[in-house]
Amino acid sequence: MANKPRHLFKDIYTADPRAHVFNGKLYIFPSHDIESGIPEDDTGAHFDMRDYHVYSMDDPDGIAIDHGVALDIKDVPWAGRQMWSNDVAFKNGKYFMYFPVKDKLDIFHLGVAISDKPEGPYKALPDPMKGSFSIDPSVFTDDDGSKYIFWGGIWGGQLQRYKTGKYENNDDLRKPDEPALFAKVAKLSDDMLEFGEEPRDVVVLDSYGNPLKTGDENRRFFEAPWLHKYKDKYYFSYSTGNTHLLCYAIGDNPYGPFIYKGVILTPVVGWTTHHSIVEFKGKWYLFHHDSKLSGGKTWLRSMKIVEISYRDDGSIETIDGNADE
Ligand code: FUB
Repeated sequence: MANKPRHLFKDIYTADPRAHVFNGKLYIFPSHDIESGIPEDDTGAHFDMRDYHVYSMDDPDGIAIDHGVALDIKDVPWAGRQMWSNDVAFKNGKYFMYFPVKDKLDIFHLGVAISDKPEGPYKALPDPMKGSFSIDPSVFTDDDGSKYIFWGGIWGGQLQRYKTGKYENNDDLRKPDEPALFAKVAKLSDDMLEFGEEPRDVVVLDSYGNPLKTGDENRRFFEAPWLHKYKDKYYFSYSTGNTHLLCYAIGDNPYGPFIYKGVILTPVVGWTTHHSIVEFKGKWYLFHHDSKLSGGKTWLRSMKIVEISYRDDGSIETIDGNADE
């Protein structure tokens, strides 16, 4: 496969793909974009998604199979609106889906839903995860089996409402010269249903060892956190949101700190950029999305796949977000 992204589907809008290998296959857990008719704004109200489909692929060069609806908002008792980016982890014979949705007071929390199969259907727990907030959960499993959940997103993702450590209905960010708001990480509890410890900041440092600042909009965290491990190093990747880049930073353990290294994907057609990185049969793939197939409608996105390459020093070659296979 050449290093040019390829759309996976032309007949359904899907975004925010989180990919994992389960039972020797690639499984993809995206958002399911719909035409909601809600006007576009900075809180992302136009992303009014209502269910999740799950996809699988035997071969990254082949087709993706749509397994249909895995979880519907009507089956989540506490949900109000907006099912955004989800992820799935496996433990002890069960698959655990972590998903953000706004509650009936319009505040994002993370929910958990459980299934016997990666493709679902998933059954949601009656309440959100205790103490959970914001959006874009993803789960990393380390070589010793420990599971870490990463999450967070500013602006519409509401992370800024927790900048003092407790909820405040205030969407101001920190000042431009103050440290940026960082994604969050916590080990999951043994039963996979709760945070197993107090959440920590995923600190990203510049090459001088200083935390990235709020005003550093080309490098600071915005949303879509993801962790993968390559040759004993931990790669934390994320979207810079309003500057539309997918970036990465490297650390020595899942908590970081991580040192900023560069851009994985240049801006795509559309506003959001989001992703996951996964190894399958010895090659590494970036799953992401763009809005090309909807003619640039930011809320109607389509999943893509592209192989990524590492240089000898462990850096990742930047992919052109506009190139297509
Ligand atoms: O899909 C809704 C939101 O858009 C996601 O949660 C963000 O990461 C962005 O892709």
